[in-house]
Amino acid sequence: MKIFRNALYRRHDARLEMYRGRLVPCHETPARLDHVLAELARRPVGTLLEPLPQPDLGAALAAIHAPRYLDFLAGAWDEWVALDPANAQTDILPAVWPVRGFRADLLPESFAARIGLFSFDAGSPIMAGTWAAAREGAACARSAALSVAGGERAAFALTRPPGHHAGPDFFGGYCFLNNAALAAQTLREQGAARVAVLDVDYHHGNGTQTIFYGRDDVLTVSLHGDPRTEYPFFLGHADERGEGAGLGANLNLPLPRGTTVETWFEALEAGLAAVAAHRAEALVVALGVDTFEGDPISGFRLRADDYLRLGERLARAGLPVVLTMEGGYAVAEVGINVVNVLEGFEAAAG
Ligand code: OKP
Ligand code: ZN
Repeated sequence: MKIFRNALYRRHDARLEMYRGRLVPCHETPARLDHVLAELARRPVGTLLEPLPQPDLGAALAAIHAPRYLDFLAGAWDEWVALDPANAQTDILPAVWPVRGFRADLLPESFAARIGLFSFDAGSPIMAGTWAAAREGAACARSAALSVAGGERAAFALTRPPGHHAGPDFFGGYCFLNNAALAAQTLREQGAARVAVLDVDYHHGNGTQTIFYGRDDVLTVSLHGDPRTEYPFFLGHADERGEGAGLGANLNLPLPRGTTVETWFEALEAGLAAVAAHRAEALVVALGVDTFEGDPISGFRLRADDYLRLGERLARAGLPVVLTMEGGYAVAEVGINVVNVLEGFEAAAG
């Protein structure tokens, strides 16, 4: 398969995230992708490619993200450093948010207020290279979708930071631009009448759900740790089915922390049944491997071999597939687990 890799992934390398009242080293590090690339060098299950040149990337992003959000993200670092040159030594984190009853319609003048308006957690620092890395990742996701629309069976966007928590006008959960949503939107624009996004990351894909919540042309399905106890907490419950025209086009399959592999694969079957019922013509898989038993921030129990099986099962769904790289924080095993998915897919796709 074609693997569009983000050559700028090291440019996003933030220092500290807020976690349980302390600033701790970021979980989402460049080393994660180092390990995927090293494993791909050992097991070349695909062809590594640069993203296609995309003069229209900005317009493509504006189909899923609000222009004022994109403008803010693109300029945030320069604005931060302009406030005080000493800020260059510190990553940007929000500390105030417009919760229920506050005005979210006004664009505040204050930088501190705007970063809160456009975010939902204090765990997703922005630093000098964040925009460049995220934008290049979006170019990879769009390239993968364009190549699948052009007849490839499957393509993988190998990138970080991840994307599935990023919504129309907010970042969070280490995500800034929603790569899976961009891939789905691109597949639609390229002619697929109906598309499905299947999110197998441990965490609910709240950004992707929100982007497509009112639409019936893109089905969103997510298997994840139950938000009653797991991040992102405030979305991802089973009763969220979509709204308006999109009613019935969102499926959440929350599973308790500690769920067995057998139960997880049963939920995967339910998710794939929904994809088939939607008559999707193409599938986007938001591929997080933080379902791994050794993941430090998650609670499922998949083992390395289970990722081969996941890849095989995705291939047997029979659809053209774009995969986007999402979470996975057992850094040393991320490469093996991701490449297992790709290898399983290739073996079953024939
Ligand atoms: C991003 B993705 C540790 C801190 C949790 C947010 C987790 C974001 C996960 N409990 N911070 O879905 O893998
Ligand atoms: Zn995750």
